[in-house]
Amino acid sequence: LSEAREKTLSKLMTKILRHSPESFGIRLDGADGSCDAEELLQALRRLPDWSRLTLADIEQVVRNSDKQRFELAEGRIRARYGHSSLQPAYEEAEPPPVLYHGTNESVMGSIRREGLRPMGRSYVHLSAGKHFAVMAGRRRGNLVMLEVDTSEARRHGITFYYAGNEVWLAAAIPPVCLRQI
Ligand code: HQG
Repeated sequence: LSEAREKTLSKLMTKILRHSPESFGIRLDGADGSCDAEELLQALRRLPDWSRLTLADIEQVVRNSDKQRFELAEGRIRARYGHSSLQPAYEEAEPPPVLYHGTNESVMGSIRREGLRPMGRSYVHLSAGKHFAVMAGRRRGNLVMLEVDTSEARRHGITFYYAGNEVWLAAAIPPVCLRQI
């Protein structure tokens, strides 16, 4: 796969595995959000342009994903995070004292009032390191970096889930747990 094809395939895979599996004839496992890699392959091969796709191509995308967007194990594949249409059951875990969220200036008024909300996704996305948060925040304008006090959040009844590769998820983060850095 060329770099360009790899990128297009990665976008298709996130679309299917995070957002609209049913429109591609796929049903994801209700517990972990996975499907058979073979089933994903067949669904992709039904699309114009992708009829000659192989499992090795999918494996290439999984391996090269800069943010490690996918998990492929024992023939099952899933999106690690980012879902909108499904809430895979992540394991509850104890987060580090501080997590980061990168966002942009234009929504800070709303975030100060309401805290972090999942918006179009199933969870709020946070990260253990700043690098991932910078990548997320930069996508939509002037980066603002927020620090989340996870002990304070837990006192407010917030549960944290670990999605792997430094990504943490929560249903919401109240404003008092946030600090702009
Ligand atoms: C903001 C990408 C107004 C929030 C990224 C964000 C990440 C609020 C936007 C992953 C708000 C939602 C997730 C509130 C939060 N009022 N705006 N109360 N609370 N927001 O894309 O975290 O390349 O759904 O700050 O890199 O940006 O797709 O979430 O700006 O890892 O793999 O609402 O997706 O990775 O945007 O990004 P998103 P996100 P991929």
